[in-house]
Amino acid sequence: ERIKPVVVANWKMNMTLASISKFVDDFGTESFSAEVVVCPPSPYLYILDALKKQQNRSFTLGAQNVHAEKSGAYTGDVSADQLLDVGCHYVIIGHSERRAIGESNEFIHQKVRQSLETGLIPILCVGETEEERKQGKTNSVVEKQVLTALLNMNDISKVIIAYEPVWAIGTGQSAVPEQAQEVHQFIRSVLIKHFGILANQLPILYGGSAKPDNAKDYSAMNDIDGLLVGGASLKADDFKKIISAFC
Ligand code: G2H
Repeated sequence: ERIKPVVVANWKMNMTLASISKFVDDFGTESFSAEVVVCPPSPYLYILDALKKQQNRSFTLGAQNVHAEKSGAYTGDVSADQLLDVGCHYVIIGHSERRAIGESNEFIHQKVRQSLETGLIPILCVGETEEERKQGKTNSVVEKQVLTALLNMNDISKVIIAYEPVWAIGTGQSAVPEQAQEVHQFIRSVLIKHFGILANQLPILYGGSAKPDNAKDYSAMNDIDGLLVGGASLKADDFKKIISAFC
């Protein structure tokens, strides 16, 4: 049975009230056979949820980050409970842009745990740097990222993995679909080995310069169950073309 595809917009630190309202207008009322998730910067979560409900849009809300603790003295951070409170169902965790500013595999593990306990679906990002790929370490790096993040979890049925090779992010230099498929298949085998056959049902998304032009080629790959889209998700028309490639 084919996994329901998931296509995620990661707006990163882009967009304004005006451009978000235009995005929602342009997105239209179409519904899709894929699960569509939009992750705005946190100040816009609440308004995006209101707009999408008011205008009956078929996407679901996600956040770009979450704190590992339940609540407390963490200036500048946002908790899983708060994200849930403003309408989020998903949260991106361990994006390489956050790993690059100091998030460890262990911290990411705590965030995944907190999210699952709260009822948010974590979109766990993993991926090797160019250097690591050149040294032939792609599989070992990705395996460690996946297994540390999911350490001692007995139910991973609500987890989504996103494979984002760091060298392909925002560079225009996307991984060729066969290259991504190879890593996706490896991730799938690691998950099956450690968590059992249910891992066959876990969506594994590709991310890194995905765009309307190349979306179809990714969707043709056996173990690519969707995309995490940065730059090409800022315009509703482009983003919808990418979604359509998986529908
Ligand atoms: C990878 C991706 C979305 P972009 O970071 O997470 O961004 O599509 O701009 O490479």
